[in-house]
Amino acid sequence: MLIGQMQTKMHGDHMTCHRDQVTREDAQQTNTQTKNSKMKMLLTIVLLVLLVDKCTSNSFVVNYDGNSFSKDGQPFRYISGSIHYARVPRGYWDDRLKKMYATGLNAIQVYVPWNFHERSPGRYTFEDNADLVAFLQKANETGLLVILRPGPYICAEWDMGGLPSWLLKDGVIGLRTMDEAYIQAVDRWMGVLLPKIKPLLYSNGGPIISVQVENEYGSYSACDHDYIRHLKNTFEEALGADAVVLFTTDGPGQHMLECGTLQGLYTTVDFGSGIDPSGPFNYQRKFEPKGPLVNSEFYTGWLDHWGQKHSTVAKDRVTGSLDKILATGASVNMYMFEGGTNFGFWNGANSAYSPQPTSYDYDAPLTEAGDPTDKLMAIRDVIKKYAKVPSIPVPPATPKLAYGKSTMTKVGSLYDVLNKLAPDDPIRTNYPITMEAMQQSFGFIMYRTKIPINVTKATLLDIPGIRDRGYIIINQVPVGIVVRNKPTGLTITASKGDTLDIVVENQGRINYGGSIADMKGIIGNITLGGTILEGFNISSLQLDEFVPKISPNLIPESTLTWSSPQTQLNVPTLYSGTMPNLPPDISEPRDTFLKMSGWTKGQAYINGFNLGRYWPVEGPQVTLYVPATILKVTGNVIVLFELESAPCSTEGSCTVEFIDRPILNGTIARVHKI
Ligand code: 6DJ
Repeated sequence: MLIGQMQTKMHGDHMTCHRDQVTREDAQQTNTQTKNSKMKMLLTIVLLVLLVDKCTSNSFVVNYDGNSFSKDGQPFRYISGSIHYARVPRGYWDDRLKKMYATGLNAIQVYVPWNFHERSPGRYTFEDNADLVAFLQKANETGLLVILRPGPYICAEWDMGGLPSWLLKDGVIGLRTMDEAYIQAVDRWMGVLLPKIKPLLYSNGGPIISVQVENEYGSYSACDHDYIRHLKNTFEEALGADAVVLFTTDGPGQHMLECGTLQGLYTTVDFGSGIDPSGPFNYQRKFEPKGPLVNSEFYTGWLDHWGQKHSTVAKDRVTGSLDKILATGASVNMYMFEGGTNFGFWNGANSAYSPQPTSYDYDAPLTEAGDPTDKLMAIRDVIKKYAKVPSIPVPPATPKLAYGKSTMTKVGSLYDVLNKLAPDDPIRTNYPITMEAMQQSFGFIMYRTKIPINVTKATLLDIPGIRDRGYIIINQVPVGIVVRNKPTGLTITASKGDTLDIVVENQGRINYGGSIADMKGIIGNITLGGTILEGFNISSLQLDEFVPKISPNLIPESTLTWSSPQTQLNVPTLYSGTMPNLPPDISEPRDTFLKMSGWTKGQAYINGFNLGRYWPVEGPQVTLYVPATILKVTGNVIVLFELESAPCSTEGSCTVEFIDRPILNGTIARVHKI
């Protein structure tokens, strides 16, 4: 007789156990004293088995006395890698995850960028590249556990550290604190997100073994323990108390750990290569005397900024430190394992204001385009010393193609297409208002006013509130650029009644430190010779909406009136072209890299997909990653919004070139420190 029949079901590597009910008829059949006592004994055994089983199957907990995690009752440590689903085209999720699994990782670490999902208050996106649940299920199917970091703040070199910019609609609020307006928005978001996550917890048969609360909170000056406690309670209520390991991550320093940690949340630290891990781990021990040692962010590379040298971290340095970390028995997550791309306008910035480029390659073991590197193979060799690595080869790099050159023709200047780029009536205000107040999150915005007096002598037009880069145009003639990092002004001459346009680029919001409430557009008054300018018409330029409507012949060049003179600096102008066809022996689109040499600064699109910002004259990034997932077999349309000067502005032809390798370490224009 079988009492409590057990069924097992495989989910990737993880086993889920379901139990049938004890059958009543079986129990009723026994009526003698002996049978009764046998029955009692059996029931006791069953209860014990059930109890032990509850602790051992589908359980992931901290084993404090064993200084380890415990998975299904067995000591466990994770060797994990970070990958951000928003930075990898959905069509490549599978490829990247398989490569991570084949390297020998048993887990991935994943941020949830709030602003990627709640684009405007109360309107949620979980489709396409934002299909978090599909991504997590894919990880599970691949045999990878998940360490989830749902924020609400994530840092990550992502616009505003993942916080939605609409939080700043009415001005600065107390981000990452108990500020009522902030907490209300957080609670509403978590009320949508956490129920999606709950069924995917390991204890519920899914891959999620742990959930991080906030992110490096101890590095933020607010140090509001009530806020972290509020998040802890919110997570516990939504996910179930004890349903999953909740943890924090902070830099290994007294102050950071004091402000970032909380009783009931498991304390972990983050640190990079080239140092003795015992130092940071000793800090963890001060705050978490028992339990597993965990480096939640072991840096395999580092981030880039426009205008600064491309960051790399040598393979041997990474593997040497990884070896030491693993030798201590610690769990580790490699940040990043696959960096990916800041497509569109998603990059963040550091302060003093230094925006990050489009590529988030990070010099990680998998390149931006998902290709295994020597670093990956060396990491795999280190992992082999401590854990079983799947006996399958790491899948090869995806094939790349040098499609060649495309000729670009002018679609029209900003003024030729203004009614299409800004179809709504401008907002009229006396003084400039921010991009957030305009309920615009990203991209470009135009402030227009009239020059109030004759300015015959060169006079300073000063825009100290420029966020971040402003193109100054008088009567449709470009006269200069002002930038957030001085100089914020330039001298002009003009006549009373002239039209002054300031086209402002939001270059990405600060994602780390005390200045993350980084409002964009123009955030203060503009003066001309000391006089405050008034009477503005403000228009949000809807580039993402307009570009997909452009086909090379939509606006024939002959119908356009060209307003810009042929000088170095032009008004922002749209160009379009068609990618060369595939060679006859290749039938499917391939990954390629769009080389922007000769162009100055702007935004690049293919088939309406916003590839990101280009700025080859600033460096170090020269090429943009073009994933095959956005390409068609023929007729791929390229659109550029060139803000300053195209190769053919003065003479020559305008071309772009598609090459088969990235250039991320090009010449940089200036050397500056942040
Ligand atoms: O958690 C942060 C990551 O999202 C930690 N970190 C990484 C990512 O942003 S810079 C790179 C950083 N923290 C700031 C420390 C500055 C020295």
